[in-house]
Amino acid sequence: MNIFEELKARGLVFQTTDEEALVKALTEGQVSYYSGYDPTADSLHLGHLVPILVMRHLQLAGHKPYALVGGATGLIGDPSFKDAERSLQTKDTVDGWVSKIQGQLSRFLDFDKGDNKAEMVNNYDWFSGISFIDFLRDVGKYFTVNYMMSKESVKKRIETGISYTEFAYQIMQGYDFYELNDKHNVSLQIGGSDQWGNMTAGTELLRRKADKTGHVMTVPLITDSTGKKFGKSEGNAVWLDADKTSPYEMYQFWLNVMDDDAIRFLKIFTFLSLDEISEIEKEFEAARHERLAQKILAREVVSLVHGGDAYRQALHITEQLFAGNIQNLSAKELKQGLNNVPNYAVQAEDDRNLVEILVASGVVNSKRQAREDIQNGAIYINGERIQDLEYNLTDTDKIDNELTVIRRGKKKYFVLTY
Ligand code: 383
Repeated sequence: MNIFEELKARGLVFQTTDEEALVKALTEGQVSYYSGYDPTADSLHLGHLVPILVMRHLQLAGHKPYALVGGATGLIGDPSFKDAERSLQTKDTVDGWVSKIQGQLSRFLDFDKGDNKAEMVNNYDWFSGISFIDFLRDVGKYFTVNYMMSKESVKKRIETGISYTEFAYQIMQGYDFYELNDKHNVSLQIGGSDQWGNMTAGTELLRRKADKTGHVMTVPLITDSTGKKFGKSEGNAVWLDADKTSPYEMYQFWLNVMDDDAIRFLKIFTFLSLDEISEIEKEFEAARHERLAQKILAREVVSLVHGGDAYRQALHITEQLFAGNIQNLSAKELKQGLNNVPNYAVQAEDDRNLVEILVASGVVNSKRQAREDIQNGAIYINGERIQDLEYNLTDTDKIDNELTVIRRGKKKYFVLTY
């Protein structure tokens, strides 16, 4: 299988400008390619992962990647399929986000070795030196307003309103492709299907200004088997920054993927070979309830994004929490694992009697309920059942001097902090 067939078989190809010519280029020699990421936040999220992984696949196949972070385009705002105008960020803010995103991208590609080592580029480096007059004369002239308005990605906004600033965005991205082709012989741009309009503005400019052919390849927008857009956990983005979404949380996200999606996601999100995946599929189909596919998916993606140590810690937290072995976890691990459970900050004046604390922290609604639960053996402190109504919390109940974990019944967790 050549690399294009491989990407296709994995479900990573949505659309290309000219498949035959692209396959020819990819099989005949080394292709330099790029994909762009705008600094619109301080971190990338799972929605960015698919094109990043395609970049990695292509590099592993010997092609040369250019990872572009849009220090200039991030100052403008991509209107593609966006309902409303973006608010402008300050240059300082955008600069900070550029470095963070560069740091994240650098984990997925090899910037060190070989004749196809990855390059990091920032379009601010060329846009900051182009004058408005030159840009309008040397670039703007190649685009008709009709052509620009006909793009699916801006159609809706043409009706509801779009600033000249955002309208110009597609020409900027188009110029990036031209610039990278001119300076580095980049002939392929990769992006999500939402980027088709911006990317073909680039091939258009290449053709008209340089009489050259560029290729565009889009990756599909990933949905789950119910048709829902993928990548959110309880409505929130799953970030690649461990401080915004902990490795444990990301691990849980993959572990909870629906059975019908698990094998398809292994092909899309991991670097396991298709043969390995079909072996996994056989085992998985024989006993879906064991969630083998999800466990491998979670292992592979968390290891790829956060490294092996973070994966092993996430697994450890999962296993110990499942078994109720709170004592085996550090405060740091518990903070990851119990990030979403109710938290109560114990006040200096709070009575430390267990009945009182259960009420004050909202574990139960009344002292009567608290006594009943304690006597019934439904209350656990740091994993240990407490049935003593006179129990007082002391420093020995603080894990790493930071927190106490209360469990009510089988699964309801609460965290006390001090
Ligand atoms: C800027 C300058 C270029 C080429 C690309 C860009 C960024 C592009 C964009 N992309 C999205 C982003 O930055 O806005 N105009 O958040 C997302 N991408 C990738 C992929 C995706 C797209 O970074 O579909 C999801 O991740 O293309 O929405 O010269």
